[in-house]
Amino acid sequence: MSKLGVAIVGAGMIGEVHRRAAILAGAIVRGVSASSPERATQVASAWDVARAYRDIEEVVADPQVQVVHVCTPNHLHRAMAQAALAAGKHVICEKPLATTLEDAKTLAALAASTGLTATVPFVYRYHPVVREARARIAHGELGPLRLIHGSYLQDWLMDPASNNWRVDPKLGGASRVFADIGSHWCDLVEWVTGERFAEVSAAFETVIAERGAATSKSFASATTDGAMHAVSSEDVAAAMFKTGGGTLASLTVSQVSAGRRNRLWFEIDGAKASVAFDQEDSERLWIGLPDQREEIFVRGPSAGSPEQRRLSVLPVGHAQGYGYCFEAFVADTYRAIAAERPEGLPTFDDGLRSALIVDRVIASARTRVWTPIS
Ligand code: SOE
Repeated sequence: MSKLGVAIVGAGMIGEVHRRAAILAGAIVRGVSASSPERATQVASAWDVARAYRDIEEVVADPQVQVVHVCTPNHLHRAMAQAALAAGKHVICEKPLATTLEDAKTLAALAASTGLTATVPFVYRYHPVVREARARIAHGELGPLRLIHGSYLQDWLMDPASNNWRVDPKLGGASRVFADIGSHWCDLVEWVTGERFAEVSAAFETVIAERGAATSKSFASATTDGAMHAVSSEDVAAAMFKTGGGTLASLTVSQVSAGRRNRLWFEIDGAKASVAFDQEDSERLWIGLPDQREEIFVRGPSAGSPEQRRLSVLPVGHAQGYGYCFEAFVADTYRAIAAERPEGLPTFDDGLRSALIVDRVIASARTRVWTPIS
C-alpha cells in the first residue's frame, strides 16, 4: 500500500507530537499550516516538509493529503474538521472535539455520514497497563464495582504570571480545566469500567483571578509584560458522578497543584479487588486484594491481556510513556483507514460523548444541582 499523506493543522506543542507519531506510523507529512502563513513557512522549513499552507482551504485542496490532523486551539476544531471531512479527508481532531455540544454533534454526524475515519486522541487509553485494567474488569476479576475515584492534576498554570489560550473561553471554550483534562479522565474511566456516567454534581473555582499575558505554548515558563488580565475559566473543579449501573464516582481536577505535572490517577474498587493507575508511573498497575495482599502488574510483552501485550512494544523495564501512547493511537487510526478494526480506538462518537459530559458538568456547576447526562 502506498504511504498515507497527512497535513498537520496547528504547529504548537501538540502539533509536533502528531507529526512525530505520523512519521513513526509510516505516513508522509505533506505540509503544515499554523497561526500565520509566516509561521507555517518557518515550521515547514524546520520540519523539512513540502508545503506551508496559508489556510485550511489550501490544506483540503491538496490531493496528496488523505488525513488532516487538527491541532489548533479548541475554537477552530469545528471549522477545520468540518472542512476536512467535507473534502473527503480522514481526520484526527484534538480534544475537545468542539467547544459546544451542538458543534460536536454536527461533526460526529458528518463523520458518520461520510464513512471516513474520524478519531479523537484520548490517548491515555493506550497505556498498556490501562488495557490490562480494562481486561481484568471485563473478565470479572474485580467483581461488581463499588466505587470509582481519582484526580487529574497539573501545575503549569499555578503562577499568576502564566497564561495560555486555553484560559480564554473564546478560544478554549466555556470550561477550561474540566474540558482540557477532566475530559481525559472521564473518557478513560468510562472506557476501562464499561460503565457510563448518568448524572453529575459539579463545582468549579477560579482561584487565580488575574493572570499575565497569554502565550500560545502549554507547559511554557511564565512570561509577563506587567499587565494583568481578568480570568473567568476555572482553575480547579470537583465532580461527583453516578453511573448507569449505580456506582458512585468522584473526580478532582486542577492546573494549579504544585508538583503535579500531569498526574492522571484513578482507582476502581470492586467487591473482590481494586485497581489503581497513575499516568506518571505508567509502567505499573496496582491491584489491591483482601487479606493483607496486594500485587503490582508490570508492563511488558510477555504477560497479561492480549491488548496489554500488543501495546508493550519495548521489553519489560524499558519505560514507555505518553509518547508511545500517542504513537499507538495514530498508528491505530491509520489501521482503521486501511479498514482494520483496532480495539479501543477513540472516535468522533467518543468526542461527542465527552462534549456531552462537559456540557452537563458545566450546567451542574452553574446551577449547583445534580444534572442528568443524557
Ligand atoms: C494541557 O493541559 C494538556 O496538554 C492537555 O491539553 C492534554 O490533552 C493532556 O494530555 C496534557 O495536558
